[in-house]
Amino acid sequence: MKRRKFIKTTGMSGVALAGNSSMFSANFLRPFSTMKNTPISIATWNFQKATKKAGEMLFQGAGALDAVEQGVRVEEANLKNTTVGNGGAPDREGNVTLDACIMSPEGNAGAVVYLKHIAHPVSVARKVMEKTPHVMLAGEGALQFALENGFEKVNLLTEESEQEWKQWLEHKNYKPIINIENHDTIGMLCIDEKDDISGACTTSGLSYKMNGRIGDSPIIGAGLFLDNEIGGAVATGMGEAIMKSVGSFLIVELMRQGKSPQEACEIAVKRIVKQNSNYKDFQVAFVALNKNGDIGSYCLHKGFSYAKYQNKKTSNNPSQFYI
Ligand code: SD4
Repeated sequence: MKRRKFIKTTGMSGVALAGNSSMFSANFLRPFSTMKNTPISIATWNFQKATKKAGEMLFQGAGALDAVEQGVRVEEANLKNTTVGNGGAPDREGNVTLDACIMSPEGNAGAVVYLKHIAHPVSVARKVMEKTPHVMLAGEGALQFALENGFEKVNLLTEESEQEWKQWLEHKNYKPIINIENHDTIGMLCIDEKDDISGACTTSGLSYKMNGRIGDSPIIGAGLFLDNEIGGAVATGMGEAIMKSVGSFLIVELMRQGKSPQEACEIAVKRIVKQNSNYKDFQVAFVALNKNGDIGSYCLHKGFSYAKYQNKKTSNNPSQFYI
């Protein structure tokens, strides 16, 4: 067997064979340094079930777009996650309204905002991208489109979320200080075996938001942006701050100019710090991935982490932070 093929088929298990000292020669080790970082899936927060789902699909040869859609659907279906999909916390009137977007390697994009009664907004966003001449559908129109395309109408307000909302109504204390305790939006990026990148972002937004409020998550350039030549970025946290800085677009453009994913994420968070004198009161976080599979992650407040599935291994990775 040729050396390169041998190393490809044995992968890191080559290390386990290292009883023979010649194995440690520079010659033997060289191919490890050129080992591919991809396929890979990464996501905001510790959503390892989601990155694993996407990652396993990628290793079985799925395209990045299919993997990213199926990956974030894991959290959309997770009733315990009160910031995404079914089980999401309602707005102050008691409506669960969902926002999501998706981007393909071709740079196509689809999004839905203020979508009620549909458990998988990311899949509706994909249909918007693939079946309409538009990028974004909102509210009633988005719901009508979803129903016409075979999505089922469901009640997204779980008993637990309803009870918590009713407790909140007693005080109506709306101060969205958000960190790990009340955050769970999933933004995901996947690179497949062909080295194509796709991304998705899906959320129910801030708990007890004003009726009609939309955050960054479904906004192309804010909650998600990618360019198949460069890489991608996703965001979570206070959507208003992320939208005002067009954070994910900024990160991809910084990577285009030669910044590493880590440097680019740090610049984007520091830009938000500069723009917002109340930056100590909210959380924002970014995760970025370039086409080599290099990852960057930075957040305003300690407590953010990102999930990763790479080399068939899943992990949770604490992010660097500003304060
Ligand atoms: C929003 N960025 O709607 C979302 C909130 C979020 O985890 O990330 N929550 O502003």
